[in-house]
Amino acid sequence: MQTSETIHPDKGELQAAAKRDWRIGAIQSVRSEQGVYLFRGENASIMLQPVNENVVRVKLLLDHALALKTTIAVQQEAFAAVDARLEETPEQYKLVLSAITVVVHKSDARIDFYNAGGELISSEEELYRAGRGEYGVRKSMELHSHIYGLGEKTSFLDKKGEKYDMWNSDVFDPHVPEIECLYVSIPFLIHFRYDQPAYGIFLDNPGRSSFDMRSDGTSYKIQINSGTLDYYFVYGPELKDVVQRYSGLTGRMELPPAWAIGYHQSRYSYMDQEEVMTLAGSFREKNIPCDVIYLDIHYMDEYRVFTFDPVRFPNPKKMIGELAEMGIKIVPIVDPGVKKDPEYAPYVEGTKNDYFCRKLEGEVFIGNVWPGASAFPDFTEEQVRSWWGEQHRYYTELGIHGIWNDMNEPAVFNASKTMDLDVVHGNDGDMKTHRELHNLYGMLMSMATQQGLKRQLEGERPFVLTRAGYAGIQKYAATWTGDNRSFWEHLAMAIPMVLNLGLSGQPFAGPDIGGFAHHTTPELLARWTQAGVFFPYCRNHSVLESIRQEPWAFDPNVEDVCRKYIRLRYRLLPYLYTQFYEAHKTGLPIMRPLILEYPGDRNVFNLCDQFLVGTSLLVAPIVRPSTEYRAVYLPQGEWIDYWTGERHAGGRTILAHAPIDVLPLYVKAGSIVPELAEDRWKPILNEQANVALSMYAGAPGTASSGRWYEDDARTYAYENGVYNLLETTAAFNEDKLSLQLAYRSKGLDSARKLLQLQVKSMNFAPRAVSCGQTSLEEAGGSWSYDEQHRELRLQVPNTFEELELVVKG
Ligand code: MIG
Repeated sequence: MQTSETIHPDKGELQAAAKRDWRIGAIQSVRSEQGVYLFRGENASIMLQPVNENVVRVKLLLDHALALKTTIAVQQEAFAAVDARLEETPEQYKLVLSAITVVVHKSDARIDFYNAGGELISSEEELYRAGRGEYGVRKSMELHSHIYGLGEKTSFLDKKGEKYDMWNSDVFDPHVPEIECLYVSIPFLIHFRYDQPAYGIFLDNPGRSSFDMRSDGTSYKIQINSGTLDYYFVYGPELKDVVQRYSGLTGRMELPPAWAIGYHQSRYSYMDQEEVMTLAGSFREKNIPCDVIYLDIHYMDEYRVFTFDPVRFPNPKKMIGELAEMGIKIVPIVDPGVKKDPEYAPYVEGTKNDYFCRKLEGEVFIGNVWPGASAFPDFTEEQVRSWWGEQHRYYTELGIHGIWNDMNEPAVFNASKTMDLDVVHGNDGDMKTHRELHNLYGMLMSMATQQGLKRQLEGERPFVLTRAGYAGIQKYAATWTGDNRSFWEHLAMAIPMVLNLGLSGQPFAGPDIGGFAHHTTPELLARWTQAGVFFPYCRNHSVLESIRQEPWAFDPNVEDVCRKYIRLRYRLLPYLYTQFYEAHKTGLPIMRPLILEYPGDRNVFNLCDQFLVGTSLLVAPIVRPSTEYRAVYLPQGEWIDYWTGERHAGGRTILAHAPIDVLPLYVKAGSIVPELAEDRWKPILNEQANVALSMYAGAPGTASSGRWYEDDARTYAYENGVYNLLETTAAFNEDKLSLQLAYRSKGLDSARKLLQLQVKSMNFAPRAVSCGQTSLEEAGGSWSYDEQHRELRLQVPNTFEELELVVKG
């Protein structure tokens, strides 16, 4: 489905001719300056810029002039000094880096990439012109190619055979497989073959672009419709390397505050103060954890951002204070449209200071959104971003720490559904039309919001949720997948959608649990909540006038299921938080497709009705109604049923029995899963919390390792080393278990005197536990064995940096 403008507005004879006729032409000369290489062709130049040994930027220069500027998506720190050597043969130029070689064909400027082993990784078929301002590249794709990434898209995990456009769009229509654009555009494609090194292509163009993996079985096509063809080749060889390097290029997320990864409750809208307080009370009464309640557009005074409706919310400060005492945060919605109202300060100020988007001729763009006629801040300007950020003092002074950005594609109630394309953005002195920068708008709004909140919260971490985004959005905000529906199909589709967002650099994402539009059913809510608590972002949200879908909206059985799983999320928060830390450090996703961990397994290249959280948990939700059984594919290794302790050999499919209160959940044998020892509703992840390390014994002869990260979970002290990172390795034998515990960092003052460890599913009955040279008892610890559950419980004095425990049978 297309919005107003498509890649081929009118595909006439003229364009076809232009396409045939235009070529870069033969390379006539090469020069190198400022660390880049310029290959001058007859009609255009190609610029190669090594970013590091594994990443090379390729840019088409139509006027031959060197242009190094990137969009804000790209981290300038990513550019390193690279050892590169230019070689020449009669037919080719070769730019040789330590990990890859870029070959430029002299006759037609085509570009191929090889790895250091001389293996051809990617070959280009053509670089072409499709019409005015429309350029594209076609690169080869084979029978065994699989395509991942591409941000927030419908359909399955593998994008081969699909075609998508990148154009941030508000899509209330049902999200079906043929939808080409949604709210977030991440023009990043990963090419994967099980028998060849993986690579990625990141197209840094925030205008409309298209990715066509359908039209031709032996190639894919990436095409732009404005701006410049400017892309990055990102080498693997592993899929993980591609994702990590891509996130190095576009940035990684900060650690969110703990409350942002709890359970969140939303509705369009909780209408007044009383309703919000009652809702909060219900969560506590019913013993269902909840950290955040959202305020949708009705909290505002006639939809004016930075206001509260004085009748519905007579005393927001008092309400927010009372909620804070209950451990609940308020996150209000903030849209970009500023009501055109000469008696409303943000509009007056924005107008006086020329902060709103205008046409070249000077007229301010006014679009209809919730508040009626509205102006839109020009977030491409640093000044405007800082002004917008400052407006949020209104919220932070009320005790608010998180903001929800909606409608920031931007969505406008007009025929084109967005801002006029001939609006001209200031872009800090480098003026560009909205057509050229459209996909950046929402991300810049979230950036402004995050930076404003950070200035105001004095060291506390803020939380920003956004609907729209572009490559690099992870640096500023979490994303939810917009207006899904209460369809079983949308529960199923949320999995590949969020998996591909994760492979596209955005680890912190999730769908509206229960479904936004349409009416959820008791069974759907139960199943969606079960699955939803394992998504990085976990919020239940529903549309105006739909059936209520709070966890207790239906019968007590459904409420019990929701409670059980929301509490399970909280129990596993130390594990989940450790995965957030990994994502923050490496850019690898929290929620992972199996292909990421088992790239050699031909069964998993498009497997997306089950997923991993980190590497230890495998979640296989029920995504169909009236279904109690499902096939679960367990990859290589041994997997333990979280509920029954039953062990399953991997590399095969099993049939899981899952009545309504059971989510098929498996733990990889040998894993360490840090979990809260008590069932609490509050995500206390600091040293006060009672955390136990649960280890699931591996089979004799196997070894494993794991990590546990903790910090204060609310400030930036972790940036200065105030955190603990415990690394564990274990070796399992017939009658012996050796365990190494090593703090890689112990910067967080810990009140924890004893470390609790439980080894589940033991294969022998322990007789003695030694700790270094002495027995565990002599070292001040203790242990016990629960014969019936085959569970060994260890208490280890937490005074060590490194420690070896040996359990003997
Ligand atoms: O035009 O603020 O996706 O989550 O509840 C609809 C009202 C505007 C769309 C968001 C949805 C939100 C709704 N918004």
